[in-house]
Amino acid sequence: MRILLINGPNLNLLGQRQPEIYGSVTLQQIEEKVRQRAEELGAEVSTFQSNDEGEIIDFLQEQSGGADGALINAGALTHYSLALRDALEATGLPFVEVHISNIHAREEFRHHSVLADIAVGQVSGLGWRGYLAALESLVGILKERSE
Ligand code: CA2
Repeated sequence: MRILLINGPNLNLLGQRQPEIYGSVTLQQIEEKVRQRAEELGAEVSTFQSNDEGEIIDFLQEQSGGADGALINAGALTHYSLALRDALEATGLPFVEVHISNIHAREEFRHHSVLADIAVGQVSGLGWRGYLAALESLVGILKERSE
Protein backbone atom coordinates (compact mmCIF):
# COMPACT_ATOMS: atom_id res chain seq x y z
CA MET A 1 0.00 0.00 0.00
CA ARG A 2 1.39 3.37 -1.03
CA ILE A 3 0.35 6.67 0.59
CA LEU A 4 1.22 10.13 -0.68
CA LEU A 5 2.05 12.68 2.04
CA ILE A 6 1.69 16.17 0.61
CA ASN A 7 2.39 19.48 2.33
CA GLY A 8 1.61 22.82 0.78
CA PRO A 9 2.87 26.41 0.99
CA ASN A 10 5.00 27.51 3.94
CA LEU A 11 4.92 24.16 5.72
CA ASN A 12 8.66 23.91 5.01
CA LEU A 13 8.95 26.51 7.81
CA LEU A 14 7.62 24.15 10.49
CA GLY A 15 9.76 24.17 13.60
CA GLN A 16 11.45 27.41 12.57
CA ARG A 17 8.75 30.09 13.03
CA GLN A 18 5.50 30.59 14.99
CA PRO A 19 6.01 27.58 17.31
CA GLU A 20 3.11 28.83 19.46
CA ILE A 21 0.77 27.98 16.57
CA TYR A 22 2.55 25.22 14.67
CA GLY A 23 4.81 23.60 17.30
CA SER A 24 8.53 23.00 17.22
CA VAL A 25 8.72 19.80 15.19
CA THR A 26 10.14 20.23 11.68
CA LEU A 27 8.52 18.94 8.51
CA GLN A 28 11.41 16.54 8.02
CA GLN A 29 10.77 15.09 11.50
CA ILE A 30 7.05 14.75 10.77
CA GLU A 31 7.79 12.99 7.48
CA GLU A 32 10.11 10.60 9.32
CA LYS A 33 7.52 9.84 12.01
CA VAL A 34 4.89 9.16 9.33
CA ARG A 35 7.31 6.98 7.35
CA GLN A 36 8.14 4.91 10.46
CA ARG A 37 4.51 4.41 11.50
CA ALA A 38 3.56 3.59 7.92
CA GLU A 39 6.21 0.89 7.84
CA GLU A 40 4.76 -0.62 11.04
CA LEU A 41 1.35 -0.61 9.36
CA GLY A 42 2.73 -2.24 6.20
CA ALA A 43 2.49 0.88 4.06
CA GLU A 44 4.98 2.94 2.10
CA VAL A 45 4.97 6.74 2.01
CA SER A 46 6.02 9.15 -0.73
CA THR A 47 6.51 12.67 0.61
CA PHE A 48 6.25 15.97 -1.22
CA GLN A 49 6.24 19.62 -0.17
CA SER A 50 5.95 22.66 -2.37
CA ASN A 51 5.18 26.33 -2.04
CA ASP A 52 3.78 26.20 -5.57
CA GLU A 53 0.18 25.16 -6.25
CA GLY A 54 1.04 23.98 -9.79
CA GLU A 55 3.84 21.74 -8.55
CA ILE A 56 1.48 20.05 -6.11
CA ILE A 57 -1.02 19.46 -8.90
CA ASP A 58 1.74 18.07 -11.15
CA PHE A 59 2.86 15.75 -8.34
CA LEU A 60 -0.71 14.49 -7.89
CA GLN A 61 -1.13 13.88 -11.62
CA GLU A 62 2.20 12.06 -11.85
CA GLN A 63 2.03 9.99 -8.66
CA SER A 64 -1.62 9.15 -8.05
CA GLY A 65 -1.60 6.21 -10.49
CA GLY A 66 0.73 4.24 -8.24
CA ALA A 67 -0.87 5.28 -4.96
CA ASP A 68 -3.72 4.02 -2.81
CA GLY A 69 -4.47 7.15 -0.81
CA ALA A 70 -3.13 10.50 0.34
CA LEU A 71 -2.63 12.68 3.39
CA ILE A 72 -2.63 16.36 2.56
CA ASN A 73 -2.01 19.53 4.48
CA ALA A 74 -2.59 22.03 1.72
CA GLY A 75 -1.79 25.04 3.92
CA ALA A 76 -3.65 28.17 2.85
CA LEU A 77 -4.59 26.51 -0.49
CA THR A 78 -7.12 24.61 1.62
CA HIS A 79 -9.26 27.70 1.84
CA TYR A 80 -9.44 28.76 -1.79
CA SER A 81 -7.76 26.49 -4.34
CA LEU A 82 -10.41 25.05 -6.62
CA ALA A 83 -7.58 23.94 -8.91
CA LEU A 84 -6.18 21.73 -6.14
CA ARG A 85 -9.67 20.49 -5.32
CA ASP A 86 -10.21 19.53 -8.99
CA ALA A 87 -6.82 17.81 -9.11
CA LEU A 88 -7.55 15.80 -5.96
CA GLU A 89 -10.98 14.84 -7.23
CA ALA A 90 -9.54 13.79 -10.60
CA THR A 91 -7.13 11.36 -8.90
CA GLY A 92 -10.04 9.50 -7.35
CA LEU A 93 -7.76 8.80 -4.39
CA PRO A 94 -9.22 8.64 -0.90
CA PHE A 95 -7.47 11.38 1.07
CA VAL A 96 -7.45 12.80 4.58
CA GLU A 97 -7.09 16.55 5.08
CA VAL A 98 -4.67 17.42 7.88
CA HIS A 99 -4.13 20.70 9.74
CA ILE A 100 -1.69 21.21 12.56
CA SER A 101 -3.68 24.05 14.09
CA ASN A 102 -7.41 24.00 14.78
CA ILE A 103 -8.63 25.92 11.73
CA HIS A 104 -12.11 26.22 13.28
CA ALA A 105 -10.75 28.11 16.28
CA ARG A 106 -8.80 30.64 14.20
CA GLU A 107 -9.73 33.50 11.83
CA GLU A 108 -13.05 33.20 10.02
CA PHE A 109 -11.36 32.77 6.61
CA ARG A 110 -9.70 29.56 7.85
CA HIS A 111 -12.97 27.94 8.89
CA HIS A 112 -13.92 26.93 5.35
CA SER A 113 -12.07 24.25 3.43
CA VAL A 114 -12.77 23.76 -0.29
CA LEU A 115 -11.35 20.23 0.07
CA ALA A 116 -13.27 18.96 3.08
CA ASP A 117 -16.40 17.66 1.34
CA ILE A 118 -14.41 15.46 -1.05
CA ALA A 119 -12.05 14.19 1.69
CA VAL A 120 -12.55 11.00 3.65
CA GLY A 121 -12.19 13.19 6.71
CA GLN A 122 -10.37 16.07 8.32
CA VAL A 123 -7.93 16.16 11.24
CA SER A 124 -7.41 19.61 12.69
CA GLY A 125 -5.74 20.93 15.84
CA LEU A 126 -3.79 17.86 16.97
CA GLY A 127 -0.39 19.28 16.04
CA TRP A 128 2.09 16.92 14.35
CA ARG A 129 0.22 13.99 15.90
CA GLY A 130 -2.62 14.73 13.50
CA TYR A 131 -0.53 13.32 10.65
CA LEU A 132 -0.19 10.01 12.49
CA ALA A 133 -3.90 9.95 13.40
CA ALA A 134 -4.74 10.59 9.75
CA LEU A 135 -2.33 7.90 8.56
CA GLU A 136 -3.67 5.28 10.95
CA SER A 137 -7.26 6.00 9.98
CA LEU A 138 -6.58 6.09 6.25
CA VAL A 139 -4.62 2.82 6.27
CA GLY A 140 -7.35 1.19 8.37
CA ILE A 141 -10.05 2.38 5.99
CA LEU A 142 -8.10 1.24 2.92
CA LYS A 143 -7.47 -2.19 4.45
CA GLU A 144 -11.17 -2.57 5.28
CA ARG A 145 -12.14 -1.59 1.72
CA SER A 146 -9.83 -4.21 0.23
CA GLU A 147 -11.22 -7.06 2.35
O1 CA2 B 1 -2.84 24.41 10.62
C1 CA2 B 1 -2.42 24.07 9.50
O2 CA2 B 1 -1.80 23.04 9.31
C2 CA2 B 1 -2.64 25.01 8.30
O3 CA2 B 1 -2.90 24.21 7.17
C3 CA2 B 1 -1.35 25.78 8.13
C4 CA2 B 1 -1.43 26.85 7.04
C5 CA2 B 1 -2.65 27.75 7.23
O4 CA2 B 1 -2.77 28.65 6.16
C6 CA2 B 1 -3.93 26.94 7.37
O5 CA2 B 1 -4.99 27.83 7.60
C7 CA2 B 1 -3.82 25.95 8.51
C8 CA2 B 1 -0.21 27.76 7.07
C9 CA2 B 1 1.08 27.03 6.97
C10 CA2 B 1 2.14 27.96 7.42
O6 CA2 B 1 3.11 27.18 8.06
C11 CA2 B 1 4.01 27.81 8.83
C12 CA2 B 1 4.75 27.00 9.66
C13 CA2 B 1 5.68 27.57 10.49
C14 CA2 B 1 5.88 28.92 10.48
C15 CA2 B 1 5.14 29.73 9.64
C16 CA2 B 1 4.20 29.16 8.80
